[in-house]
Amino acid sequence: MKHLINTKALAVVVLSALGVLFCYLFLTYRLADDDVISVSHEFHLVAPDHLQYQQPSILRGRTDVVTVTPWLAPVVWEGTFNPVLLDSIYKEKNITVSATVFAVGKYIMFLKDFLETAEQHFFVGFKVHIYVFTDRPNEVPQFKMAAGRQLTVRSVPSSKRWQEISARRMELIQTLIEQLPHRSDDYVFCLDVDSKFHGRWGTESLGGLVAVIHPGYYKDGRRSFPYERRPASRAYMAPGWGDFYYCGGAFGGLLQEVHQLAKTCRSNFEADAQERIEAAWQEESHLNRYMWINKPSKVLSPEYLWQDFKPKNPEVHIIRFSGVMKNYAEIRPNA
Ligand code: UD2
Repeated sequence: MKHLINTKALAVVVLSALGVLFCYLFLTYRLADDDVISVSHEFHLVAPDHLQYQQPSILRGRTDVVTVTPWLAPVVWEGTFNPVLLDSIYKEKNITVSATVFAVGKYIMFLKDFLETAEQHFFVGFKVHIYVFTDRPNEVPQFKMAAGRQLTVRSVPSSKRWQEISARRMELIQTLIEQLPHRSDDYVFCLDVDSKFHGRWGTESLGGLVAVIHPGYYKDGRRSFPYERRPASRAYMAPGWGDFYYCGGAFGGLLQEVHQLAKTCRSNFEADAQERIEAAWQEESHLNRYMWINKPSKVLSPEYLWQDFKPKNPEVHIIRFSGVMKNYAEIRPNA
């Protein structure tokens, strides 16, 4: 009996040693080949051989703004990235970038400019799929898109309350992502239609979970952010909480990350509604609560969502995307 146990123990030791040896040989074989066994595509950045670009400095860079969050996510400002390098890296990955945009009721009037300027500035040279959600599919402007870019129109019901239109976007984004083919390195951005692109919005904005700093509050203290302040709401933020105030008008990331965000915000919004609570800024409040707990892995500066009525501040070197001026009383079903 004792002899049997010793033989068994010996077999376990020998098999374990063989296992370790096999792993070691396999790893060294693959790594010697300049390869990596298995990494998430999002973090595996392969630059093409012999690419020429300006030498990056480790001593000089933007000093007038913060370019990294306390949880070490990059904050993207003009001057912090090399577009040639980034585009070359992401070309290798053959990514598709989707965008969702809602044009319900009179907001259809903003769609033409949105789409035309997206064609000029949003992920130019990449595969782009724009999903337009509207109750007026016949009024979607027709125009020729560049090769690799396409547009899909989805019909949605109209509503008598703008708050509902804005908030229901999370549900529709969740459902859309569930219907898309799930490739691990595809991205989606969810954007407000009453906006135009004015400058490059490209690969520098890609990340797992991407939030945009709201242009209206980036100089303010967290106590004055317009978070939902009623503890009864699932979007509640206490006075000492909050990193930044993020926009509801632009956010994105990898499909699976945005799906999780949309699903959570939708279910919290609906649970609130059951108790007759509507957060101060609808889905924007729920998004801010979500990002407080689930920190974005990339933060886009207010260059990525400015407002036309605001003069450009000195730290904003380029406006890439900006909300147009609008007359709420004229365009909302309930102003
Ligand atoms: C802010 C946010 C917006 C949303 C809202 C709170 C920014 C720049 N904007 O904008 O994203 O979080 O607060 O709910 O951060 N829409 C229609 N038809 C309508 C009403 C709205 O299609 O009748 C869609 C449209 O895509 C629009 C979006 O919902 O861009 C947001 O509505 P908004 O622009 O009227 O909201 P606003 O300006 O208060």
